[in-house]
Amino acid sequence: MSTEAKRAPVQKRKEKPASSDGQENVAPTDDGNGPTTEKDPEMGTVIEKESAPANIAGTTPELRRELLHSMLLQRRFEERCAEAYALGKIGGFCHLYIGQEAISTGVMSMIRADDYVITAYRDHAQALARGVSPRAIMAELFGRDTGCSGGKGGSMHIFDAHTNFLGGHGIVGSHVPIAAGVGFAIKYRRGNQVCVCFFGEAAVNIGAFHEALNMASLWDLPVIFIMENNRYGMGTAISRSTANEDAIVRANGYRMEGETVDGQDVFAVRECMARAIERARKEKRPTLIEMKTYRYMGHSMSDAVSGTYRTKDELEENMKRDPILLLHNKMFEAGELTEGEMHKLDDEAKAIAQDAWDYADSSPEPPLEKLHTDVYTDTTS
Ligand SMILES: Cc1ncc(C[n+]2csc(CCOP(=O)(O)OP(=O)(O)O)c2C)c(N)n1
Ligand SMILES: [Mg+2]
Repeated sequence: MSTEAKRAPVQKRKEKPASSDGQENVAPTDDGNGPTTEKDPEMGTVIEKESAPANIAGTTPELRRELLHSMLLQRRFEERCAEAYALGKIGGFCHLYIGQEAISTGVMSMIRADDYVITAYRDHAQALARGVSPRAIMAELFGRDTGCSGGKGGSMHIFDAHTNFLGGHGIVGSHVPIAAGVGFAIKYRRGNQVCVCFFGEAAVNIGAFHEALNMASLWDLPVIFIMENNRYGMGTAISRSTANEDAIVRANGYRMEGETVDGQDVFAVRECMARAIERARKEKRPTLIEMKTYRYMGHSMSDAVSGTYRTKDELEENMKRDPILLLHNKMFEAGELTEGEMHKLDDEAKAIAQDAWDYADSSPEPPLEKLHTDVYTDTTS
């Protein structure tokens, strides 16, 4: 399904090539059907059409099992979040990531421990995939003192310095310039880390997004901008909010490499990340990636599952491409996973989620004297 036909013509300007040697950093897929690219020699910008389906080659059975476990954990953990919310144990906003797990898992499995991650409010599963403690995340959701943000951030503000997980931000697009700032800090310190920045497709219409991409490209910052296109911003379909639905063309506006991938396929996500990471670490160039996905739950817990803005049929159709199911099927076909083993992995994930719940539920609330700590202004003196 190519979106090429809808692309606006690219305006040509004389610019230096994005890649120093002018070569494309596009790893071929194992079936020889590498992603097709179009390259404007004057702009040096590559906009890739959707990649051919990725396959499992290049990963070991052990790694594939880890990827499956990571996705299962996120799914089971968030199902418990929905339950806890319904019971009133989680207050405030709560946005679930269910359906999008191949993105978090694929991305986090490719980056290093010293890299940085920053995201929007749909952040629990991404934090889990990054390796933040399930107990600390659940305790944060329950508003407990043992939560990773001291129980004072809640669902939209999962932070963890140990894993360089920089949140958890509620204002759409607000963290995208922070990612550019992190990229600048990496460059200033002459590091070779990357900063991965997740946001939804609705954020590409926010001014801050454009400012950040402009600076990241102008200053050659090692930032990987990941647009998770789940087709809706709250109850508004992208076709109703975005003049050019083919949002990846925005990369061209900033002389940045851009790529669209199937966000339901963890291997496609990993392959695409490999190219972006190489570009960021070696060439110090940013990338904009559009990962096509679908959210199974409502926008937040206050939104009905299928809502009034999409049909049940559409939802069910998209659930046929469940990222966990796709990986399960590939492993099953490869003869490396039995149904019994799948159940065992699933039970393990459920047990971790239960342990996190028990821990959170038995943790104390933040004491009153912490009310004024961890705020920018010291109001106590
Ligand atoms: C600047 C700003 N405007 C409006 C909102 C209200 N709002 C919260 S989430 C959201 C939709 C964002 O959708 P998208 O970026 O696609 O992310 P998704 O929820 O699909 O993950 C909106 C409009 C907000 N938080 N910030
Ligand atoms: Mg969206």
